[in-house]
Amino acid sequence: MNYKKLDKLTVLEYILDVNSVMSYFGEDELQADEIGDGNLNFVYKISSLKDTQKALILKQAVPYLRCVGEEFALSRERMNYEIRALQKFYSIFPSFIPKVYHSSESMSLVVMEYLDSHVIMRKGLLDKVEYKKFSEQISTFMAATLFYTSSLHLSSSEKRALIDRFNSNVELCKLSEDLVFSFAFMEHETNINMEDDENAKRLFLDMELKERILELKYKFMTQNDALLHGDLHTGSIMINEKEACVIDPEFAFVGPFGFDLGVLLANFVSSYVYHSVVSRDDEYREWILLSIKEFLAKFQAKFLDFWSESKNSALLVDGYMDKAALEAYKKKFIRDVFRDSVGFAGCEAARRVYGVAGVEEIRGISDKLLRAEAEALVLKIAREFLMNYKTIQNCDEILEILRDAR
Ligand code: ADP
Ligand code: SR1
Ligand code: MG
Ligand code: MG
Ligand code: MG
Repeated sequence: MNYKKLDKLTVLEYILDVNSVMSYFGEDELQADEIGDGNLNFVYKISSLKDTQKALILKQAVPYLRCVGEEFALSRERMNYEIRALQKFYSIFPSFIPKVYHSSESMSLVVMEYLDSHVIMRKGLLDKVEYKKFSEQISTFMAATLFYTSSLHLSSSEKRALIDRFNSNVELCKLSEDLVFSFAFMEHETNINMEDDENAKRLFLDMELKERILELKYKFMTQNDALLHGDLHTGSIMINEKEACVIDPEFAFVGPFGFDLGVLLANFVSSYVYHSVVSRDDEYREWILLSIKEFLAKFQAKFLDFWSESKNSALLVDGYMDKAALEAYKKKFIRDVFRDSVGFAGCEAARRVYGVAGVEEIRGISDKLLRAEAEALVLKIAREFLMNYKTIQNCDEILEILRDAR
């Protein structure tokens, strides 16, 4: 089928020919609404008029960036990687991924389960919801998907095949290279709110900091550790008190272990800052700190558990090392992943301040003075992360940085 951008009427015509979708809805009369709120794509909710419980999501990529418009061309190939990543992650941990009913690379679209009882986590965090199971859930998902797509588990040829399947996602990798590591740290036309801003001037002249960011950008560009989601901020998690689901993996590629962990940590930092400056809710801030500590600590423990259980390793050939040396190696390995994640968190948190893609809990603060206070706090924390990431020892040091920053 030739590509055509759908709208809320043609979406319904399209699905008439898709058996898996039609057998889900039966004979019901259907309605489609565009509900997308992301930066890149169009998302339709297709629902039954007869049974309001019955609904599916159709997400379609367009050959441009939705939030800017047709003048910012971006190939719709990104949907191929989203489909592949949904399938791969589903094969490792189905309960964290919406079920896919249909996908079409030629139409750049996917039809998936509608998560009706979940909310976007960023919004839940703004509303001060305590997701008590989250650290357990996300640490399991991340430890499993990162471990089982790495060379600690895959054979050499399987790993290279995985890289071939994902690392041609060049446009979205380049977008992150530009937006996460470069433009937000210099004078650039895409930046926002930086005119006459003393913090922006200081940031753009901070060569010591920029050297650290460059080190991390280099890792992002060259280190093929495991299959990443690639954009795992709190807007890519849909959640309720019982379940967490990961959506929107169009930035997926085989990259450094610490990147997704860092992105998630940074977005928790933005929520922490919001509740420090705007809601000033100490109890909720403490819950955020506890969640950060738990998800990072549990991730490390679970990743090491998967490693101990795993029989095969392309990296470690049987009989190569004695037990004590192997344990020491693993300990250092996971500590280095943790350190990189703190570095990546510094980049991700800081880029949301002046970069084009802001986050609601900071850029959405309507009071200008409060917003400036929140931005300064994010930058201070990000700088501490970046200047200390190579020597940081444990999660408590992250909490100390956050507590001391106020
Ligand atoms: P983009 O790539 O444009 O960021 P997303 O995949 O993040 O698109 O989807 C945009 C929005 O659509 C999400 O923030 C969420 O509100 C909604 N959405 C996406 N997938 C689902 C789903 N499976 N169930 C319910 N809502 C969804
Ligand atoms: C210009 S928008 C690009 C950003 O949105 C995505 O969700 C990624 O975070 C990306 O950096
Ligand atoms: Mg999104
Ligand atoms: Mg489910
Ligand atoms: Mg997206």
